[in-house]
Amino acid sequence: MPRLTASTPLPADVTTPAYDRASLKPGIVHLGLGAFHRAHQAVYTDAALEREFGDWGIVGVSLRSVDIVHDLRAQDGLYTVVARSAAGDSARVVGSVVKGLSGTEDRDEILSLMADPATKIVTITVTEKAYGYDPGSGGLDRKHPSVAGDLANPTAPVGVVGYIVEGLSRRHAAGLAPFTVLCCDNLPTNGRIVRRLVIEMAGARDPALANWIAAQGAFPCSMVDRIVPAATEETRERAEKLLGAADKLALDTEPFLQWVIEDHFISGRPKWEAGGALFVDDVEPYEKMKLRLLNGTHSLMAYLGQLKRLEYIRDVMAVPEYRALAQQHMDAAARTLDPVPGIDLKAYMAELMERFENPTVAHKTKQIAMDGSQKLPQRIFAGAVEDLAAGRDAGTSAFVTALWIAYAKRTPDIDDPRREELRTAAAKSADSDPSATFFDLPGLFPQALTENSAWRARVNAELEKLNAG
Ligand code: CS2
Repeated sequence: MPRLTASTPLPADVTTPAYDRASLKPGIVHLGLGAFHRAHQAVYTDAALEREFGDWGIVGVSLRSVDIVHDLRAQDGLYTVVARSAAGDSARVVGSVVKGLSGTEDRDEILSLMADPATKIVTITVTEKAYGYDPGSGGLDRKHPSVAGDLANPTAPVGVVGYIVEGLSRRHAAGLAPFTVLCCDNLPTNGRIVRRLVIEMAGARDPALANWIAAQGAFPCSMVDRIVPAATEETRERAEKLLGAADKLALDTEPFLQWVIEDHFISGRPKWEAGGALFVDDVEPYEKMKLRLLNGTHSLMAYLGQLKRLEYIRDVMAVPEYRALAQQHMDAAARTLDPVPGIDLKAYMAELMERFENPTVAHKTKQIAMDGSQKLPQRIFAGAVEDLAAGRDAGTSAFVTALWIAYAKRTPDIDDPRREELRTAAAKSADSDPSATFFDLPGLFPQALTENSAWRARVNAELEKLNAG
C-alpha cells in the first residue's frame, strides 16, 4: 500500500485541505507533536486556514521522539484524523502541519525558527509532567531533570521551558518582539503557570531578559478538549481503508472538540474561531469546569477500571453501578464551580456522559491512569479543599483518592514520574492508616487535606471497602 503524501489521490468522502497548501508558510512552532495536538490545534488551524488563509503553517516539534518526525516527513506533513461515533466515521486529512522537527536531531533548527521574525506563536502540549512545575511553590522544580539541565546549560535546552527561554532570548538579542506562548495542557491557569516558569528560568541567566519577557510577553491561558486515545494498529488499518493509502500517523478521536482561549496575542493569530474556538477574557472558569468535570471523572473511571480489569472508559460506563459513581462525582464536582459564561452545566455534563459512553472510541483506562501524581491535584484535590471549606464532605473526592492509592499499591510498575516514591509509599503503607505514607509525599496533597483527619479517615474507609470488594 503506497504511503499518504501530497500527491496521493484521495476519495471524495475524505475531507482534504481546502487551501493552497503548497504556498503555506510557517508562523507557529508547536512543542509536543503527540496525538492530542494533531487532533486538536492542528485541526483548528486547518479550519482557520480554510476560512482565512495566511502564514500560519505549523512546524511540529517533538522534544523526545524521532520516529514521529520521520513519519511526518515521509508523508509531507499530512495525516488523517478519523472522528468516530455511533453515527459513523468521518475522515479528514489535516494539512496545517508543514514540517516536523525533533529535539534530539534538530535543536539548532528549532531554535533558529523560534528566533525567526516569521514565528509569531509557540503552542505547547507536552503533558503536565514535562514543565517541571512545583505546585508547592508555584515556581520551577529545580530537581526536575530538564529544568536542572536547562538552568545549567541554557543555550542547549532539552526541556520545554528551556526552549522557550532560549528562543525568547535570541529574539530579545535581535531586537524582535517576543512570540506569544500558548499553553494547551490540562493545567489550571496554564498560561500564567508557564509565564512564571519562563520568567524564573530567564531570570536565572539574565534579569534584563526576565524583565523584558514580563513586560512584553504574552501567555494567554487556554482550555482544550477532545478525547484522543493513543493510536493502535486498528486505527491505522481503518485509516488505510478510508484513504486507500497507508498513514502511520492516523488518529481516532471523537467528533467533539472545544478550545477556549484568552485573546491576547502579540503579532496576530489564525482565525481559529472558524473551527469553533471561543475567545474570552477569562478562561479560568472554563478550565476549572473541564478539569474537574471531565478530567476528574476520567481519573475516577481510570483507576476504577484498572482495579476492576476494565480496559476502556466505555466498559466502565457500561456497568450501571460505576456509571452512577461517575455521575455522582460529576454532580459533586459541579458544586465547586463558579458560573461558566455561556455554558449550561447540566447540558455540558449530560454531553460528557455521552462522550464517555461513545462505543466507537477505545480510550484505555490505563492511558488515563498514567501520571496520577501530576493530575490529581488539579482534578480532585483542589475541589476537595473547596468542598471542605464550604462545609461539604468531599466524599466522592475521598473515593477517587482511595482508588488511586489502591491502584498505586497494586501496580509496582506504575507509570508516573514519582514512581519510586509511590513504590516506597506503597511498601511502607500500614494497615492502621494505609493512606498515611501517600499523604506524606512532599508537595502532593494540599495542607488543608493532609491536616483534615476526618477526610483522611474517609479515604482510609474507602480503601478498606476497596480491599474487601
Ligand atoms: C485524560 C485527558 O489522559 C487523561 O488524563 O483525562 O487526556 C482527556 O482525554 C482530555 O483532556 C480530553 O480533552
